[in-house]
Amino acid sequence: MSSVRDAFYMAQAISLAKKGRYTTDPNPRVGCVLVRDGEVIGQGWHVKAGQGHAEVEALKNVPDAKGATAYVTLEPCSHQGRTPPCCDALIKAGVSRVVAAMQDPNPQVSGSGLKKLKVAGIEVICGVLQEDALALNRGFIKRMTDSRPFVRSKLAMSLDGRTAMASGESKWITSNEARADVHRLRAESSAILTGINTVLADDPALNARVDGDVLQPVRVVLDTHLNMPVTAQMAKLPGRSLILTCAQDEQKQGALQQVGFEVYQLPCKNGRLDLQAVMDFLGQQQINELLVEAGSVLNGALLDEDWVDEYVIYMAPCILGDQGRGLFNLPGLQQMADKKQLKLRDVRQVGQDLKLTYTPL
Ligand code: AOF
Ligand code: ZN
Repeated sequence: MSSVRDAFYMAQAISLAKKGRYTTDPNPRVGCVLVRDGEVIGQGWHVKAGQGHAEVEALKNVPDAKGATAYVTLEPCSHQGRTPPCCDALIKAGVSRVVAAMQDPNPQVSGSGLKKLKVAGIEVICGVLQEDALALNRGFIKRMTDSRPFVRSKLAMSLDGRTAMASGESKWITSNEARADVHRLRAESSAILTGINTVLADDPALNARVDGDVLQPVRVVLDTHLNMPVTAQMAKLPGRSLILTCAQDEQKQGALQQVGFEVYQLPCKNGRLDLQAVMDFLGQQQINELLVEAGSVLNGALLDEDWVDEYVIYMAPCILGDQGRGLFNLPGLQQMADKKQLKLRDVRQVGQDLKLTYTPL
């Protein structure tokens, strides 16, 4: 039976898992706490793919874990991946109870870890603080269940809903604080998606400028006709820069590869990159969380085809006027009955701006 005490220790395990927020990709963020007789005897979290899983980290330096309860934010794995199965380590250590927050959506595990522990005579409980555990790894879960990333679009706008002046000038609408918050969003993301027009207009770096150890997100540019200039600064930055294109131009492709881009040819639909093919491709590339930072054309297409799982919108206390640019290009939308409806999930103040989080209905 689960109890208030189980929730208390699971909350600690979730806090530990969050320490891996910027580094575990493509693996999930996982935390583990070992408790015996009301005392925490070990704790650990997964830091990096290829390194110890949370359970193994928690068991490290614990000479005797016999009879302990292990609180883990994800079902302990039962398979040999880059590292050996955590179930075996827990069984060998002699823990008598395992409390998991959720089942591992990885088809290589999905329940078989919990089963293995039970067969070994360990008491197993699953589902404690499940909602919090799900929120930790929405990208990993999405990729495991749907073979595509969790898609979050970040937008910055004025009080009157404009994202740039008519000229395209957009630096800066939001406050320093909001822009620092965006860098944390970038650091949490596996990849950042933008369109070629944004690159041509802004030559963005699309990297995460935050302190500490972070895995830089993969930069992905949708460039239907292969218009990327070889001088684009992102190619020179650490980490991967990908161009997805419909064009077949070996010479241009070679020149872009020479300066550091990876170029992939994907199917076209109605004269544009097929977004289904893009999402499938990003899933294959093990992208868990995709952050869209794009203009109104790509955002319109993504909204129109229902690809976005979450919108993060920063609203600044300024007015750009009705000549300014809107957020979504949706030419097919003519009647109120067709309006796109979202659900408000969170509101908070960041500097002088409002950070609004929405999900599709
Ligand atoms: C756990 N504890 O801390 C993590 C788990 O290739 P590997 O060995 O790194 O295994 C990756 C898979 O293991 C990953 O896809 C997920 O199913 C599980 N992650 N499991 O028991 C952990 N990070
Ligand atoms: Zn494991």
